[in-house]
Amino acid sequence: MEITIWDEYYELLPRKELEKIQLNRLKRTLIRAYHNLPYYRHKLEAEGIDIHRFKTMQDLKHLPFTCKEDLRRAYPFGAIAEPLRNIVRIHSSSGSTGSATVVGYTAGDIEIWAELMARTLTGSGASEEDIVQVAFGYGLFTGGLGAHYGAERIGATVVPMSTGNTARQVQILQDFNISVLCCTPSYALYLAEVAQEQKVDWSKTRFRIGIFGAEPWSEEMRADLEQKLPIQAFDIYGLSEIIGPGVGFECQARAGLHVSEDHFIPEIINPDTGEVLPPGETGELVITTITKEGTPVIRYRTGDVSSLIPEPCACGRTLTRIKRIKARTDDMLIIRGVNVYPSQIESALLSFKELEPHYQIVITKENFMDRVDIKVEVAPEFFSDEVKTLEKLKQSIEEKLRAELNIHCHLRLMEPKSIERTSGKSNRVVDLRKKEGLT
Ligand code: DLL
Repeated sequence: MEITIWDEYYELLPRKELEKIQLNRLKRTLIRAYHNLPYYRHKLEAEGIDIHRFKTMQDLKHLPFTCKEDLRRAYPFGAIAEPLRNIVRIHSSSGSTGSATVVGYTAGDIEIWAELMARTLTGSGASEEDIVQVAFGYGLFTGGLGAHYGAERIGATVVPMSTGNTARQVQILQDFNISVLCCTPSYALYLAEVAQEQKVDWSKTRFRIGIFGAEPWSEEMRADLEQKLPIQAFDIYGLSEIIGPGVGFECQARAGLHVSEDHFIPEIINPDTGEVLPPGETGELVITTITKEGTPVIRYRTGDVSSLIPEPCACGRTLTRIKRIKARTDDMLIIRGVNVYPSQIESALLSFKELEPHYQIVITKENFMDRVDIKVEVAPEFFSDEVKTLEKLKQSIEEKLRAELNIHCHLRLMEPKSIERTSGKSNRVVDLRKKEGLT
């Protein structure tokens, strides 16, 4: 395993020194938040917390959380802690689950973001020798510009494609000798499919690294992508409210995502009680920014389910790791009383070599009972006109789903390429019970 590190000082800092830096930065952030963010000051005052008495990292757990709703209520600029003349960029998350949150960046924030994305890209082995195709969306979404600035920072050559026009993306990938691709994992799948149709000969390309994130994806999906494309695939994590991509990244060990703790403090909490959980336990990821100037957030509840990995990483970085995010606290489906995460369904489906990772899950009510319908595509080489063959396959998948999830799912095997492709984040779960007000 070849190990490449962008910032050898901070990424390898002994924990004691790191903790000193964190405490100083955190205290400064708290004072700024108290003076410049009325919504957070009100929270502190309501709970009778005097931030001037904040002494050790242990005190963090007594501070109130920031929720998405707080940022939404502050729309448009109420979560910005600087005069607007100091803000050089605005990003916004439309949010798959509600109205927008707005995040402001100072020039200093943009500088730090570029450094964090430089760590991310270097962690995967990318360098100034690489040509990077950025196929995350450019715009209010943070993916495109985040990856762009990081790739420029490491001295790579950037090709700012944004999303869409997939045939052209595949052409550019070959013509421009692209070696690194940044996009959502579902878009990478789509690209792989179009490349296959065009009979791309990968041995004639320099393509070697995929940097994927912005949505949950499984180990099975990673294996599938690495089989279809000539790459090693890396998971990157982030969210606009914190900075965008660059919050967590996989190194070459690919055993969890490093969090740049000199900028962000991660905690894992029990989402029901708010209690902080010890390393290793699974719960909701909470992040405090300690260097952000534009939109600092304290104990932000990400809604993402993860755990802290306490063991040191084989790469030598001292930065802690989080487990890859498989789910959000709010995407757990309760089906006839059974808790099911969409990622469990994906893992079960992708354990069948006959299936493609293109699927859709639809939940409805039938005679007051929950009903799950799953449409999934069959790989072209296994799609047959023989009803008997497909029926047998369908039965064994349904059995597997029942064994793993404890519920019956109605499966429909679909023709290859019949489910709509996306170029950004995919939307694989449609819960019609909510729409109908039936839950
Ligand atoms: O998705 C930022 C980003 C861009 C991350 C490009 C990685 C790459 P938002 O649009 O605000 O920001 O969405 C953030 O997406 O809370 C997670 O639920 C989900 N998410 C992001 N990365 C991952 C990942 C960007 N690697 C929300 N695995 C987060 C699972 C992810 N979920």
